[in-house]
Amino acid sequence: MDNQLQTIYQSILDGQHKDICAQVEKALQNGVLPRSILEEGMIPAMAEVGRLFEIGEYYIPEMLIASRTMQAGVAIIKPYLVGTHFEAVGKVATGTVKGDLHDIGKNLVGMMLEGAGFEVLDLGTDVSPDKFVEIADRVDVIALSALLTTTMSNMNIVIDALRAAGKRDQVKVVVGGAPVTGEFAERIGADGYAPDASRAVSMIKALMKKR
Ligand code: B1M
Repeated sequence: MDNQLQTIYQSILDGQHKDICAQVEKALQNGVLPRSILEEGMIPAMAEVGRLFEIGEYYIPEMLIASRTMQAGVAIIKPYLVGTHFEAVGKVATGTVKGDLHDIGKNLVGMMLEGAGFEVLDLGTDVSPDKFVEIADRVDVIALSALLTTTMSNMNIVIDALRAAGKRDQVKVVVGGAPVTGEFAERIGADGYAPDASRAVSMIKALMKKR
């Protein structure tokens, strides 16, 4: 790994949220691509944080401080990922399902969608099925995120709630997040699944073309 990416990776692992902004700015000035900073430095660091948590070396405070550090770094590269678009190509509501507070992946999906010209309505985390039903009239796509095996089943509940409200056919529902798979998406009757933020954009673009 490039030295600058290694430094950013290490800062996230160590929760150095005061240093990361300068490190990311310096890397950008030196020509490191924003996507590389994200995909080769930051995301692998969060995967390692998860591994350390799993083996009992990190606890919740370390996970929290690492995610704050990542979010501080992401704020620096956000303008490069988002860009400027004058006409929205579609509207997407993003949200992490009920019971789930993880939002870094969901936020990245939102940023990349904005970068591709979509208007994004971010409903936040721990979003109730009712909230998704409420927004369904105002968007083309609802993108659900879940990071816990215990909350991914709430995606199913959102789809059922949309059906019960008679709104299932008017909006596309797409799903993603670490425990989610294509097979799971198909089983719950979602319209699409993507394993990462970039592929979420191409999948949603393809769905928009079919509308
Ligand atoms: Co938590 N956590 N956490 N956590 N956490 C995981 C998910 C875990 C895998 C860690 C581990 O044990 N290895 C584990 C889940 C295990 C499981 O369910 N089987 C876990 C646990 C157990 C928990 C708690 C239950 C811990 C506890 O309290 N005992 C608790 C639950 C709280 C709750 O939600 N109710 C908890 C809490 C937290 C923090 C609050 C401390 C913090 C979150 C802070 C925040 O998000 N603001 C946190 C963190 C940071 C993590 C890890 C370390 C990192 C998650 C992350 O941000 N990754 C995580 C370990 C891991 O993922 N390996 C872990 C980086 C991010 C870019 O990736 O979100 O996967 P991700 O997004 C990806 C793709 O999944 C995809 O795009 C992104 C990349 O491009 N994607 C989508 C995501 N959403 C999409 C939607 C789409 C498409 C693609 O729509 C179409």
